[in-house]
Amino acid sequence: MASIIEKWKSSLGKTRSQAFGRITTLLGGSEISHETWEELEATLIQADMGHRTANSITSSLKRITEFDGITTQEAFNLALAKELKGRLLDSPYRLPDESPVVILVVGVNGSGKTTSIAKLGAYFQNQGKKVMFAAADTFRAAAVDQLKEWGKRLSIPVISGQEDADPGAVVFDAVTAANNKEMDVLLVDTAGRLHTRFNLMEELKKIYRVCDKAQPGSPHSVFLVLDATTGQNAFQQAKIFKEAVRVDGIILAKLDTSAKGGMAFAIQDELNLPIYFTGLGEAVQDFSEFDTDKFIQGIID
Ligand SMILES: Nc1nc2c(ncn2[C@@H]2O[C@H](COP(=O)(O)OP(=O)(O)OP(=O)(O)O)[C@@H](O)[C@H]2O)c(=O)[nH]1
Ligand SMILES: [Mg+2]
Repeated sequence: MASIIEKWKSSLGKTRSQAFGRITTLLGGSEISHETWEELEATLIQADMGHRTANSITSSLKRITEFDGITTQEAFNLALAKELKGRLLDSPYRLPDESPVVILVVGVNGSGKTTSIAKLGAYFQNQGKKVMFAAADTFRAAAVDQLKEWGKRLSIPVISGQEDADPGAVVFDAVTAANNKEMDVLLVDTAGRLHTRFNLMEELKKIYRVCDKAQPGSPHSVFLVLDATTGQNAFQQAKIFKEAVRVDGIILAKLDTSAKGGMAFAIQDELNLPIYFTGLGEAVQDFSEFDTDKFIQGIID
């Protein structure tokens, strides 16, 4: 099995080669000029960093380069790595002291919710926790089957309802079952919903309220899954999910298929949300706590 550092590196290969890698050869022996900064900013924007963040990083690097008298690419790369690292916060997820901890997982269609739930299930199991899944995506029979399949593979019990059942009712049953069975963690899978669909967002609010009714104070955590290949589009989604329900942190899925890893900076800068976990592939083990050092190493080598 590839080491986790190699996994991060290979997962960030696209972001590195199509975006940040170019910055590390930006000077190419020539002197730093006005064009250097324009090119740097353009490259950062292309990496889906967002205009504001890209502009701020460029200005800051310009200042540092001038102040320190940096002329070589090597020194420039070090300054770049330091600047980028300073823009990311290490904010690991800590399970709250509740039992069970109810975690609601939300996001738009196909962002990677169900897969991330399977990965989280294995992650918490590895910490010796008793995990249960709730299949509150009742729109599609296939969605329930998908979660049940993961449950079977990981030996994690799954609470589900009939197709078209009220997702609130499924969540109520699941929270009750998790309490009765003395589970440590209940992971609630929800249906993918476009943030622009009013009714579906109302339904999500209801699921949230039902959790609190079944176990006051829950859900204890709400994770929003963002697909790293969607880049800047993810921000509008995130803003609307944040308005509908409380969002505590992000799971950045599909970093391995994305060249837009720069969005990690904008998530923290513009959304002010921690990135707790990241998806580095389709398999259960292709998952990691978001590690800023490995991330920076992966994008600029
Ligand atoms: N390469 C890669 N693929 C992923 C990752 N996470 C999820 N996927 C794939 O993305 C597709 C959609 O994942 P799901 O977990 O079903 O997404 P979802 O958000 O539950 O989808 P809906 O329930 O339809 O809204 C599947 O083919 C997954 O295998 C990841 O980190 N990397
Ligand atoms: Mg799903």
